[in-house]
Amino acid sequence: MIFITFEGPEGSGKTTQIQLLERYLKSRNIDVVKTREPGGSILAEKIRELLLDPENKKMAPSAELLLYLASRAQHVQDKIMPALKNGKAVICDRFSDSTMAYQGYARGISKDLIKNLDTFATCGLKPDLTLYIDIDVGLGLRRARKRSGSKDRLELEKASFHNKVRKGYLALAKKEPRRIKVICGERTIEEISEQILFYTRKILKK
Ligand code: Z5A
Repeated sequence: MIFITFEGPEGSGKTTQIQLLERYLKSRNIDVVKTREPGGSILAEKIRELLLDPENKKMAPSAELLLYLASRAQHVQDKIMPALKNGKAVICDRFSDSTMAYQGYARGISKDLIKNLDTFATCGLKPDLTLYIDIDVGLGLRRARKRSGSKDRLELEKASFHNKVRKGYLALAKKEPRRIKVICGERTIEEISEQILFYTRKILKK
């Protein structure tokens, strides 16, 4: 029915906003499937463990990319496609734009290569709406750390890496302004939610 993704740097508030959007859609009697990447299905969650484990700090960038895409391919096949075919709304915490921002803009892997491999992994599936929550990298990391004491493998990257991720997202939003909406994540939870609902209502009317 409708495929909505959330994107943003670490600690930008995606999880918080996804819960509010889910509640709103359910209040409109829309069947919702809430999911996340990496992960979202049994096999994909196993790949998530490998990807986020701080023990795997020597993971090659190419292996990292292929694992994110393997997780996505399985997730799309097992959960996202079936839900959309059954007329449900799917809300996903991170999707293809994360790969472009983290592995492309920040890690420096060819964006054309990522685009081609990602199209293969998703069978060409693209979100109808992407809500990118933009936040100062330091503020996001402080929020994430306050919430959970330990750091995962990606959180251990330097601030310069996370700043490249943020710049990457803003560049992607500039390229696809109709799909990717930039939302300032430095306001209150209620203000951010209001803007997300505004864009969601617009897409539901189409
Ligand atoms: N990754 C990748 O490299 N390539 C890919 O293709 C994919 C992913 C798909 C997955 O991390 C990592 O994988 C991620 C990118 C990479 N790594 N990094 N860095 P994850 O799934 O474990 O975590 P995350 O996606 O980065 O999100 P998060 O840390 O869980 O944060 P969040 O969901 O965006 O934020 P939150 O939990 O809603 O909020 C954080 C805290 O702030 C919490 O205590 C809230 O109560 C608080 N909060 C939320 N909103 C506000 C406002 N507005 N004001 C004040 N406080 C707030």
